[in-house]
Amino acid sequence: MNALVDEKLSIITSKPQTTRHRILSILSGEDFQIVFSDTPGLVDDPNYGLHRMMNAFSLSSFDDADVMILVTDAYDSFQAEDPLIPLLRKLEVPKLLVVNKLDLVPQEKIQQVVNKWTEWVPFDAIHQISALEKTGVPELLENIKSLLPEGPVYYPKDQLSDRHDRFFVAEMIRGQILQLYSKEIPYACEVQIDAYEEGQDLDRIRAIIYVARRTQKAIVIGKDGTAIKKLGIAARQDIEAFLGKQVYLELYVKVREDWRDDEKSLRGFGYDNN
Ligand SMILES: Nc1nc2c(ncn2[C@@H]2O[C@H](COP(=O)(O)OP(=O)(O)OP(=O)(O)O)[C@@H](O)[C@H]2O)c(=O)[nH]1
Ligand SMILES: [Mg+2]
Repeated sequence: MNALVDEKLSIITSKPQTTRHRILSILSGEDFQIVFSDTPGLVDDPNYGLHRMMNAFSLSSFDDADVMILVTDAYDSFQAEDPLIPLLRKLEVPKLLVVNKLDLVPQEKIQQVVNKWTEWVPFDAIHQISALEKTGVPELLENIKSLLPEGPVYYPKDQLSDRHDRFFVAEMIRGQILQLYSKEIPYACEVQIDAYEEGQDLDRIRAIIYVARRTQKAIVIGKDGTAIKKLGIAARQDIEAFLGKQVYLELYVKVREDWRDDEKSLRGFGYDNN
């Protein structure tokens, strides 16, 4: 989605389950407007309330999309029994298969994934792309445009997303948590913006990182605060690049016992069906 709209809206990391929310990004041109909806990948064995919410976000796109785009790559491990397949087959809107990471994978490997998927689902078109190098991306965009129904413009032309800066700031901190911490830590963290003071040349932002257990708090902070200091510096750099201005970033860590299974916490963190 980021490659299609040429903006860094969804955070991207090498870890699975990076995307937790449904994020809209809006591409407007002279005579068109496309609203892309990036969703979490379906979690196979939802262990937490959080996972069930993520799956609900994914599935909601089946109700309102005008074009469904399945983005995969040659490393995908989908099997014929996957519950996603009957859902895609039933869908009446045009369906595109996008095989990404063309820059990384030999052609025969890509062909194998294409063969596998086309046996399962009648796609209207297949695109091989590299989001990294932008190969095949203009063609994909043209095809999406040609498949969309005519309709009114839903958003002002200069609007890029349905989310505010606060959301992206929290996501950038979470993105750095995914990069800097290992094992279960990133998955136990949720970031909330506690205070956001906009200044002429400098924004003051206070964020709280919620963890699910006390032991995780110690890991996030690190010995003598070294880990959280590193996180603060990296996140601040990302936020400054995104906002285009200087930022003073304060980070705090709090324990919210088992928040991933606590309905009230999940709602407070914005995991409701939006
Ligand atoms: N080489 C290469 N790597 C890519 C390309 N596109 C994405 N990646 C990498 O693939 C990894 C996963 O990318 P994401 O955008 O987080 O994937 P996702 O499908 O949204 O994953 P979740 O949000 O976790 O469900 C990251 O490490 C990206 O840098 C590409 O075209 N080429
Ligand atoms: Mg994602």
